[in-house]
Amino acid sequence: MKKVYTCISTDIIQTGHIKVIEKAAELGEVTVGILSDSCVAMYEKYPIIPRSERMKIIERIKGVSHVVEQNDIYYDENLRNIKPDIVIHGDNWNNGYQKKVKDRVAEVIKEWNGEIVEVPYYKSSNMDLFNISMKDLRGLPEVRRQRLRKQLLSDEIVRIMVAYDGLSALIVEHTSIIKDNQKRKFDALWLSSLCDSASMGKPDIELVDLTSRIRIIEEIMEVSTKPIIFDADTGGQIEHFSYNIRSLERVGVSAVIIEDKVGLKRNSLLGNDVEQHQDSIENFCEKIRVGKSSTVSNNFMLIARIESLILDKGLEDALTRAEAYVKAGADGIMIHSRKQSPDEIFCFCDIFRKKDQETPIVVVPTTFNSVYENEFKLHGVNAVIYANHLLRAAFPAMKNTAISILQNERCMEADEYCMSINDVLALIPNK
Ligand code: SPV
Ligand code: MG
Repeated sequence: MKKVYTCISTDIIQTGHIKVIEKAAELGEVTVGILSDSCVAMYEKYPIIPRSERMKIIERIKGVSHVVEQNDIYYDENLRNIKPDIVIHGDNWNNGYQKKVKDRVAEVIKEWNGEIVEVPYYKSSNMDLFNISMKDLRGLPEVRRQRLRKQLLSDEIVRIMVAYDGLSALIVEHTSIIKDNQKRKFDALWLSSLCDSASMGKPDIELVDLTSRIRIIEEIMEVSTKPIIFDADTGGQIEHFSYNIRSLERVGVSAVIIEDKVGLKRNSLLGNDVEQHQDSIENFCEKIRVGKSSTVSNNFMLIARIESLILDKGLEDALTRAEAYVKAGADGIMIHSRKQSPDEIFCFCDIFRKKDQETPIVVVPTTFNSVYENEFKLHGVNAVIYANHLLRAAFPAMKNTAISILQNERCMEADEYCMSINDVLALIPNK
């Protein structure tokens, strides 16, 4: 009997998959490779059903003899282990990133004269409706939270981009590229206090109140499915924080980051050029404990942000605080710096990681912007936040447009700074 291999790369099993399996079973003994959760998240959509359960479901489909794990979108490893006579797939893999997958399969199975069989892609009229409901499901607060927690505890860098309104959130939600045969996209959204304030023309001093910021969260929740990390500044007074963190959990935030400063908060990138003060370790630990005991979801994360390097208090102080904050219950540590060189951040991470291999580390490389994500990973960093780039990018284009219209006394010349109306309309989904 011939050996037939196929791979299922989504958690949503539909008629098209059954048709491929039926055809495969006519041709021989069927092995199905089940793609890992992280691969599905990267290439398709975040899987609601984890691989362990997907394996059990697919194992029970008539015609399937074996299920095996597949850990990469390229089939090489499993193909060389199994040496199937036939690899079967829907003919939709002749397009997009899947074309490269097909070409690699063809190359590998040539080694033992294997062949490819394609089944016409099955498109059901219900699929669009179905995809809309899946989007709603992925956008549920608890699904976002679970996703972030899982990603922060994985080996992969979590790539986080700022969003300060519905439109910027749509850009983060839908922008992806293929580079080195790998799909790249953003994993989560950063609700920056700087950008929420700046987009309202206000300074970053905890002036924009929580009610206004919750309105932004709701706008973003509506058009996105990715986890939301909320910059809660100092968290305010402890007595207020316990209420505020509950409100943030209720509106769908996945994680909150609070910084260990007191009094009038100023933006960290101003450092000691302005007057700002760090909280005591005891007080901030108490805030962490109160925050943790106020939330309900086990997946909701409270991340403690250390400002010692920003305020020139030194590495020792930063490390002492990190240890204390983790003991107080922080689910992660954000270490910040305003230096151009990443050395102090790397030093902090290296020493912290010697004692603590678990707690996620978050960095915001606005000033130490020469560092590649992979370098951060080598120092034990889990998440990188691009904290303000979309706002900073939009501003010059808006300013040039305004100047151009004043200069030309008409708007034709300004078109070069503008997205076409059609592109704007295409960006905004009907549902
Ligand atoms: C923000 O984006 O609001 C931040 C990061 O807190 S930073 O501006 O670098 O302080
Ligand atoms: Mg901030």
